Amino acid sequence: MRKPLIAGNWKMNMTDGETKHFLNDLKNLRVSDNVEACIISPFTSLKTLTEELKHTNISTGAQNMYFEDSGAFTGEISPNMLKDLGVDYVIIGHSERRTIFKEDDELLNKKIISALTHKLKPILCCGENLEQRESNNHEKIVESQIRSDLKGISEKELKSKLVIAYEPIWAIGTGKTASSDDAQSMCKFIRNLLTEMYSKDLADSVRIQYGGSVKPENVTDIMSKEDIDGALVGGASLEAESFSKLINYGE
Ligand code: G2H
Repeated sequence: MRKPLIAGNWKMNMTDGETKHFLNDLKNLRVSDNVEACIISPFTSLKTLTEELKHTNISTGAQNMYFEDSGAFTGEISPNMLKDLGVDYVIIGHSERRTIFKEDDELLNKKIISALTHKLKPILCCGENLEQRESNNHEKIVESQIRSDLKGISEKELKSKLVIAYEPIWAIGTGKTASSDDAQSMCKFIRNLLTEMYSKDLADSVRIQYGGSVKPENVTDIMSKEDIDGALVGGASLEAESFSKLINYGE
């Protein structure tokens, strides 16, 4: 069985001081054991998070990384720097990285290979924009992203590590959520694609999250779908109380 992964993607929010406040508030709130909770913060909060959450069941993640181990790459963070802090996950290919920072599939493929080599679990984001959805090209776009981003990577390397997050760009931070049926349909499409690319065994084990305006009010509906194994949540993960409601959904 796939344990759901509910991850808060803080994006470029939360100072280190605000992170400490968040953790303090979270201490008084319940964290369900039925779900894996994860906080994905800016690099500047990762040391605080990994130290404070070390003896809890809450995982941590980074929002990006470069694929090289070290060197003259001003402004970048390497996988071993993340590993050294004890970070568990790293988001690769969030649509904001693809669109604003022009990261392409060739680069994302290198980042996934590097994350796996360093035993970081990649959360690979994929998803179509509004025009691609309206022209009925959404499945083609997502298939092309996943095939390119996982190029040359074996089933053995991905097993128990890869997480995929389906995030339709038109639903990100807009308040518009894909209907839970549309989200389910794409997550099922992705699982079938993984069966075709690898095996049913791998496809059945990979957790596929939905992301895009998930909040406490809609998380239970989204999580009730067969092929949706979690959520990647931006805005609604910034307050401990709201984050706690998300990770205790259905209770
Ligand atoms: C989608 C999501 C988090 P939000 O980017 O990855 O953000 O929940 O604010 O739409």
